[in-house]
Amino acid sequence: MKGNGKYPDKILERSIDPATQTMLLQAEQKGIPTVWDRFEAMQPQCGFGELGLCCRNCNMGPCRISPFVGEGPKQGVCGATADIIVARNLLRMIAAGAAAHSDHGRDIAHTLLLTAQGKASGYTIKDEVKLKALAAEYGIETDNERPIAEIAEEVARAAYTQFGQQEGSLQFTRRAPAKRLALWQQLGIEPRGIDREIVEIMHRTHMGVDNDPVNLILQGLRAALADGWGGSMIATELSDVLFGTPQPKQALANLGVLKKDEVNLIVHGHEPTLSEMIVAASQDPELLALAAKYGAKGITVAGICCTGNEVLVRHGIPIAGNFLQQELALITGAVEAMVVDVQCIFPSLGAVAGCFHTKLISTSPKAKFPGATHIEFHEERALEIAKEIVRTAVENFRFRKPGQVNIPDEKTEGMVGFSVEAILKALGGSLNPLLDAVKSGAIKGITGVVGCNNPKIRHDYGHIGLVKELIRRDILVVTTGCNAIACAKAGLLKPEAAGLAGAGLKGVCQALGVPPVLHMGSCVDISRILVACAAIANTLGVDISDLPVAGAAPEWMSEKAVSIGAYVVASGIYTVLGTVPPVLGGPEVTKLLTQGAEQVVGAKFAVEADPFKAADLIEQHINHKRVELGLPVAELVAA
Ligand code: NFS
Ligand code: SF4
Repeated sequence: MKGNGKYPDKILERSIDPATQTMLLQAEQKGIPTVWDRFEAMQPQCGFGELGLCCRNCNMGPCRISPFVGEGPKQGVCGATADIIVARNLLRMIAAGAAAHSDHGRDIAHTLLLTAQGKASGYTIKDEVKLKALAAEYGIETDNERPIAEIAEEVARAAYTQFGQQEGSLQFTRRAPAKRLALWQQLGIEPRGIDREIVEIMHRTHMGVDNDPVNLILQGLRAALADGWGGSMIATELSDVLFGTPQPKQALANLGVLKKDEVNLIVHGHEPTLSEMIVAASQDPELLALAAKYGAKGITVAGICCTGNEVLVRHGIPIAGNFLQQELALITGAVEAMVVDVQCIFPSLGAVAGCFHTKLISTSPKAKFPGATHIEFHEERALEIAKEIVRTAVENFRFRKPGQVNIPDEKTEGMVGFSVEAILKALGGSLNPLLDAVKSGAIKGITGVVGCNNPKIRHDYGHIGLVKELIRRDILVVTTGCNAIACAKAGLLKPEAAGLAGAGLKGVCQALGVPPVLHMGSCVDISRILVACAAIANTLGVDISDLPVAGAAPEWMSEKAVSIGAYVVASGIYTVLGTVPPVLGGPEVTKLLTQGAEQVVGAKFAVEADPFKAADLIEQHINHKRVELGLPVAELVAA
């Protein structure tokens, strides 16, 4: 293999990120298999699965539908057609994704409740203004005489109620423009209780219940809306109340944030309840003294995936990498402990940690892992447990083998923490400067580029390729999740990155001192993007589907991403996916998602793996919306 002199082609094909390339070479030299090797070993992947054509929903099966014309079975044993099977499978992905986000939201509500009752250790209410605003939305008395704890308890209970609510619609859906709400009502997809919508998916997809692909997909949209405007939004809002609403700050990204001479502790997973406390515990003087005793110069906490994003946007805690880098972080040999909670955590981590002195520590009663030490986390004793975890990491520093340590150099600075509140502040308190820039065409539109990594796509290539193309075309990018981490690593979150933008966007960014790519947080924080779109649409007196905006998930992999895609489209936002969802085996379902949905919810999906072609699709869509709004349209910027 030729390669570039430094790395063989095989490694260059796997990732565009230099730190990842360095670590992939290390992995190979040390003989440690990674996600990419397992992906290769899995080839060819099952064609029925890829097309969504297999069903195991009852024990007359498993059934699989032949995709070949005139050959093989066209119906399952029960008579289910390809479209029915594809729709049911897609719905179950949405249910799992919506459940994951929403259960995260429920856990945050639980923490808020315990904090309000004085039963949680170490947590406080950090954003009282937001708490009161939420209380007002829920119709809770916010009289100045009322103790904050009392308001917080009622808000937590009101949020709790949203999960099991049997009647009426979710409170935060009221944030959507009136036209959007009316449309959801007319279609019968206005979400009721969050749990209810998820349960209804499981019911409808049980053998012999809902066998109409369109009716099924509509329920999928409803459950997804319960995630975006329900569970995820609750997670975001209540996290802001407890941990503070993010404000712009500088921070570092990539594996180079790990320190050779310090105790390195990685937080990986999703819920800030844990990572916030680990950050607090890592500053404990006693533990710092203990670290010094073992010869460490300090304690570095760094994040992976969205729990990393949570502490990144709130405290500027460095982020070590995105989804596909989780094993590589351990292969640096410099990690004393990786602490995980829930979601996106490879079951392979224990084996990788086992090649080094590294301890993998699981903390959630919901998520245990092979090879992990379980130190269960409870909010009631949060700080104490967090200290125990940090102490475990510190104690482990002695066992680090310097000969095994190899930390790549790369770490990139960037500006993070653009909550809607922070964006408004940067704009001087009103949306108008942004809207004026959109109206004049200086900014053509806005695109949310979000989502995971997936070894089906060269790591970070889909993300960075698309984001760079969009800003070059004067399209402002807002980002969350693993895309945001990719952008941070690639330097796109520096205000200087405005130099890569088209002249219009560049001028706006330079005037405001912000980067052309705004890091808005974790994946549940895509709810912030919904809030921003609703606010823009309400200001202009139009529906979200009228706006020159789009969504994209260039390297998505998780079921959460399926739920996100569904609620984004159901909210009226055109969405381009970089990896193909398992629906192509159902022609009717595919047509509905990529064409018919436009007439139903005013938005649809497209699938395009090539980031340049995806940028073309998005620019065309944005121009089309501009024409409809009577805004000036510049000539297409060719790829
Ligand atoms: Ni989102 Fe964030 Fe990353 Fe994908 Fe996983 S960490 S919650 S699911 S992989 S973007
Ligand atoms: Fe087969 Fe129908 Fe049972 Fe699915 S529900 S496994 S298609 S018989």
